[in-house]
Amino acid sequence: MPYRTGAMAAPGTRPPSAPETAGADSGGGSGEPRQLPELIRLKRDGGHLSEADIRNFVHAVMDGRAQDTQIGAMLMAIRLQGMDQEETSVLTRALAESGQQLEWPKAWHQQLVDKHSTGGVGDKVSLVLAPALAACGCKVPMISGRSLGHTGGTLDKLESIPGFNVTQSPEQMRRILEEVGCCIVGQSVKLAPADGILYAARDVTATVDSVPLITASILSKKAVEGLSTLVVDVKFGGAAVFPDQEKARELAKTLVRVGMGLGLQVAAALTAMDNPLGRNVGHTLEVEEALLCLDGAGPPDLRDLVIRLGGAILWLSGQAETQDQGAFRVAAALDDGSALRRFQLMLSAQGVDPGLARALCSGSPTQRRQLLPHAREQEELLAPADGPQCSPSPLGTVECVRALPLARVLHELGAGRSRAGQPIRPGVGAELLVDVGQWLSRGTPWLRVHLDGPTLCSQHRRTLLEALVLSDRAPFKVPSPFAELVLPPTTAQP
Ligand code: IUR
Repeated sequence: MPYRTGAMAAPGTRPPSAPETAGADSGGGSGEPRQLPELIRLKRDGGHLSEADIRNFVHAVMDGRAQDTQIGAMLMAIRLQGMDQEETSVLTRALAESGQQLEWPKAWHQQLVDKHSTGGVGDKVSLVLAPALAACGCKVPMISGRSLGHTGGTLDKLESIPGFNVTQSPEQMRRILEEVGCCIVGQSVKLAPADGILYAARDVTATVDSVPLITASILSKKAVEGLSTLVVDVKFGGAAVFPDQEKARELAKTLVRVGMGLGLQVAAALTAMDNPLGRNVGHTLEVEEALLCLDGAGPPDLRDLVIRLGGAILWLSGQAETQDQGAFRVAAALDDGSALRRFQLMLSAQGVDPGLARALCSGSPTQRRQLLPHAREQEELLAPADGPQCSPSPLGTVECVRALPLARVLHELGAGRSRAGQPIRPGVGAELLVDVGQWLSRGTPWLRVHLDGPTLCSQHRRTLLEALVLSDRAPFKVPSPFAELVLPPTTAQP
C-alpha cells in the first residue's frame, strides 16, 4: 500500500515495516480488513480495536483513504471511549512506523536521551536542557513541535533566531550529534508523519486531552529517535492539557508503561503549570531568558526545572548515581559556560551565522535584544489601585499570575497561531516584572507587554488584570513547579 509521503530508506535509517492491513489478524474475522466506518463504530460503542484495525486506520490516514471527517470521528471515539494499554502501544508503534527510524552508532546507546513536554506557557526548558545534557556527554536528537493553541512551540522560538533551520536530514542530524551532541529539529514527512496529521486534526477537533492519543503522539516521535532514556514533563494546572493532577498522573503512568513496552526507559515528571514558567512569555523573549539560564542566571523556577529534569535523565540513563548527582552536573554545566558553548555550536550547526551565534552567546542582555527580532512598542501595566488590603501602601502578595489568560491575550496580539502554517509575530510577548510570592504596591508596574502591530484593547486589559491574583498572606518564596517523578515500577527512587 503506498504511503501518502514516500518513506525512503536513507543512510543511517531504515524503512518502516511493511503495512499489515490484511492477513492473519484482519480485525474483522473474515480475512478482509474492516472498513473505516466499521472501525469508527466499533470504537464509538466502546469496543476493542485489534492490531490490524489500528494499523489499517493509520495506513488509511497516510495514503489518503481516510477522509478528514473520518479521522476526526475516530479521534473523538478514542477521546470518549479511551484505549487500553495494548491498543495504545499498537497505535504508538503504527505512528512511529509511518516514517523512518533514526539509527545511530551502537556505542552511543546509553547516551541517547531526550525530554518532551505536554506543553506550557513560557516553557523554554528544551532550549536550555538539550545543550546542558550535551555538555554532560549526552546525545540529544530532539524532535520538537510548533506553537499551537495557547502554548508556545520550541521550533518557533528557535526560528526567531535569524538563520536557524529546523529541517535537518537524518545524515545532518548525525553529523550535528557527533560534533555538538544535540540538535532540535521539526517533525518532517520522514519522522512519524502520521502523528503530524493526527496532531493537527486533534487540535481542531477538541481531542487533544486524551491519555492514549497524547501517549501515542509523544512516544511515537521518541521511538523513532532511537533513545535509551526519555523524561516527559507532564504539566498539570490551569494552563495545562489536564488541569487535574490525578488525570496528569494517569497520563504519566501510561507514558511510563507504554514506553517500557517499546524498550525505552521512561520517567514522567508532574510539574505545575498555573503560573508562566520564568518571567518571559513570547518567542524571542523566551530565547533571551533561555540564554540567561544557559549563562548560569535566569529565574529560579526555570533553572530548578531544567536541573531536576536533567538530573533525572542522567540518573535513569545510568550516567549519574543519583538524581541529585545528575542535577549537580547539569547545574555545573550551566554555571561553567559549557552548556552555553554547546548552544552556540548548535546554532551554528543549524544555520545561524557563526558571528551572530557568538554575539548572542557572549553579549549582554541589551546587546542580545538588538540581535533578535523585537516588537516595536512596549507598554507597562500598573498594579490596580485597590486589592485585598485597603491600607494605603502595600496592595497584596502576588499569589499567582494566571498563565492561560495571559497566553490567550498574547495569542490574539500575534504571538500564536490559530491554524497550522499561519505566520506569527516573534517579538510579541510579555515580561513579568514581579515574582509570584512578592509584595506588590498599588501603582507599581507588574507586566511589560511587547506589541508589534495590534494594540491592547480594553478587553485585553481587563483579562490581564484578572490574570494577576493577589492575596493578603505574607510574602513567600517562588515555589518549584516540580511536584513528583513517576518511575517505571521496578526502579528504586534514590
Ligand atoms: N506533545 C506531543 O507531541 N503530542 C501531544 O499530544 C502533546 C504534546 I498534548
